[in-house]
Amino acid sequence: MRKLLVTGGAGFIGSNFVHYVLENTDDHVTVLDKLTYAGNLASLDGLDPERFSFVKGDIADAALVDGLVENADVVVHYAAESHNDNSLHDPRPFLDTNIIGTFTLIEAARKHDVRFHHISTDEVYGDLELDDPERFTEQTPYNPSSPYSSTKAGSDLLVRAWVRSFGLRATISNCSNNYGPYQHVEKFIPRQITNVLTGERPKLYGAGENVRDWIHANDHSSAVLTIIDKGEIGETYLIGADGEKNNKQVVELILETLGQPGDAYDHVIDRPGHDLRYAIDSTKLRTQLGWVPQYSDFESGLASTVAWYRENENWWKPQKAETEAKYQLQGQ
Ligand code: NAD
Ligand code: TDX
Repeated sequence: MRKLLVTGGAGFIGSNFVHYVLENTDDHVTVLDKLTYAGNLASLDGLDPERFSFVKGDIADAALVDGLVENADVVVHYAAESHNDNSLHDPRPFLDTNIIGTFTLIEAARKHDVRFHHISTDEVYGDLELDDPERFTEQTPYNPSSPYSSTKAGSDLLVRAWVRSFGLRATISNCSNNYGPYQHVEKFIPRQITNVLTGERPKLYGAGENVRDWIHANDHSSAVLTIIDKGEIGETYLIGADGEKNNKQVVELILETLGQPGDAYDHVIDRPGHDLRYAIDSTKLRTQLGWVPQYSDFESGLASTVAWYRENENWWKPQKAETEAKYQLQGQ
């Protein structure tokens, strides 16, 4: 039985990964999570105590991290400050967690020679024009736009340097926008679903023409496990499932799924520096490691996500009013 240390496992993608690992492998999982506003222990309810344990703590706490990493076979590093809008109003926690936290983890992984997988984002590559025939590949130059994406880019570069200079046994993955259960209501898709469910109108930034390349969180999890099992040390793999949609199309689909008129949304103030389009070419992961996404139909994946939020009001309701109050202050 392999022992995984999953940082940020009480967050959106981390908790989906923990469920996926417990359902599809016989690995043991220890989650290290600070339980910031974005962490929610309820996302890990009901897991087998023989195969799962939880430690509350900060990835920048070197003494705590050292002991946990020493006892792991693989570190899977999801923990981050993850929301672009927050990074525009208060960048400091993004530096502390995404840069110093990652540094703390890779120092421990190098000391104890533990296999490390670093989770990152396609946002490190900046953005593409709407009509650009190219998509991001592993060769695309880094060009991040926001405090969030620049700290994620910085953390990727630290990992690469630790591989080259210290022989850290690490891989990196950069994934596109995830959707699915357990995503905080500050993010685009859950915000709009729960707006409709609470009688609010969805809020589109600017004209709503920005394109995101959506992937279901389970497909992200299967890709990460594939890279941990078969990836080559020192390599970066892009993860994407050919799910490009503009924001207006997504809002219209959510409204349609919930039986509302397709134009029952508001345009609000745009995000400063708003990246126009992300698009991933995941050929390397598919051809070299044989990964195939299972959720190829965004409409049905979105419908099951809408159903999850409908059925799990207890999970999201406690954060909704505070999240919307913050957006309202910003005119969004
Ligand atoms: P999230 O905000 O939902 O979860 C982050 C988790 O990290 C929370 O549980 C939080 O409590 C924890 N955390 C934050 N700071 C911590 C610290 N200092 N120490 C320990 N735990 C801490 O984020 P998410 O959307 O699940 O993203 C997870 C990872 O995936 C991030 O690294 C993010 O950059 C990356 N990613 C996200 C997306 C996406 O679409 N959301 C896409 C690609 C990559
Ligand atoms: O209310 C909204 N209205 C709106 O139009 C919100 C919250 C967002 N948007 C737009 C902004 C983006 O174009 O929707 C798109 C998606 O927004 P977010 O959910 O904030 O995601 P994004 O900024 O694209 O970043 C996400 O994907 C990459 C994650 O939050 C990052 O952690 C990940 O790295």
